[in-house]
Amino acid sequence: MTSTARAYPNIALVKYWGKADEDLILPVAGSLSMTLDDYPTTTHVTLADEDHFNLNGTDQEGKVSARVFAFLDLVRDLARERCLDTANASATVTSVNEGPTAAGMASSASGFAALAVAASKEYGLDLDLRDLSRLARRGSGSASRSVIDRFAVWHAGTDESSFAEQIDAPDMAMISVPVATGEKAVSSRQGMVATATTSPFYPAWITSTEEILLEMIAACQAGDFTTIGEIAEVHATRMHAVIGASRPSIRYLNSASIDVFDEISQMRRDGLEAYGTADAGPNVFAISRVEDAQAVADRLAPLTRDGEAKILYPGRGAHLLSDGEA
Ligand code: 2P0
Repeated sequence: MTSTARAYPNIALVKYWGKADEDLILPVAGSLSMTLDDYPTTTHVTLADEDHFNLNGTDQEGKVSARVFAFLDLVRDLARERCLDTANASATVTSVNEGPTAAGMASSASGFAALAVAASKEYGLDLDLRDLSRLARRGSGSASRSVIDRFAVWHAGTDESSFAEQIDAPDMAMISVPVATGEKAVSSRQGMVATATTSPFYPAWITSTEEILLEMIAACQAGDFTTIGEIAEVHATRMHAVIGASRPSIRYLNSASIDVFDEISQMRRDGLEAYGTADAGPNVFAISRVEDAQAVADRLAPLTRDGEAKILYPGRGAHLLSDGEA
């Protein structure tokens, strides 16, 4: 038997940056994101004689596979708690990321969300959405949100209470504006620790994130696109500010990213409403109303690396695929 699952990346409107617990991957504050409808990761898990991980057709070793095998250990622990005879089984994991890794998509979010769904099925666990999100969180914090359809709030809390759940929000478009390729200088994981331990603005980042999350939840529930966009942009800017104040300084945005933010501001002055956000890398995403998406993409395409600004919409959370669907 093989279990197959698919999951998509998500882009946060209220960002996750900093952990209260490194091992359990508990965030210092909650976050809120939109799950995308493209750039899937599709993952097959089959019980086998030894653990094995293949990504995009290449057998993985070292740190990359160790992180996947450590995740399988968590799944086996859950199987053991339930006295399942799969608890001692190894597994072959085969994963394909369809997204251009260079587009700055969080492949760890879609990757661990798909793995949580496929592995829990293959090991015979019958997890509800909450426990799937908690499990995905242990692979990568942002993966907890990719389990959820459309828009997700990931709660800070304890191992029990830190999971993502769906929140109502108006339809909107997320326009990908890729400006750079290449590995990022500092991983999110390392950057979060550096920020927490050396940035003097970190305490204010935590309290202001808690406040802005409440504002964002209210704006989503009210269907207030303008407030959603304004606070998403300001929160992303604050994240890059708190990161930049680390010692030594860390900077994920480059001059091409700043040009995109400038163009987004100019669009607003021209009466085309869009807002910008960026994660731990130089690529920018623009948020717009669905009816403005094509106009925004057309304005931003010339600023991209390859001339294409792709329009994405709210997508499905991680889900199993039946035979033949993959
Ligand atoms: C986010 N990022 O909310 C933020 C914004 C990057 C910038 O979640 O250490 O890969 O595996 O929990 O989930 C990236 O963090 O980090 C991230 P780990 P993860 O989308």
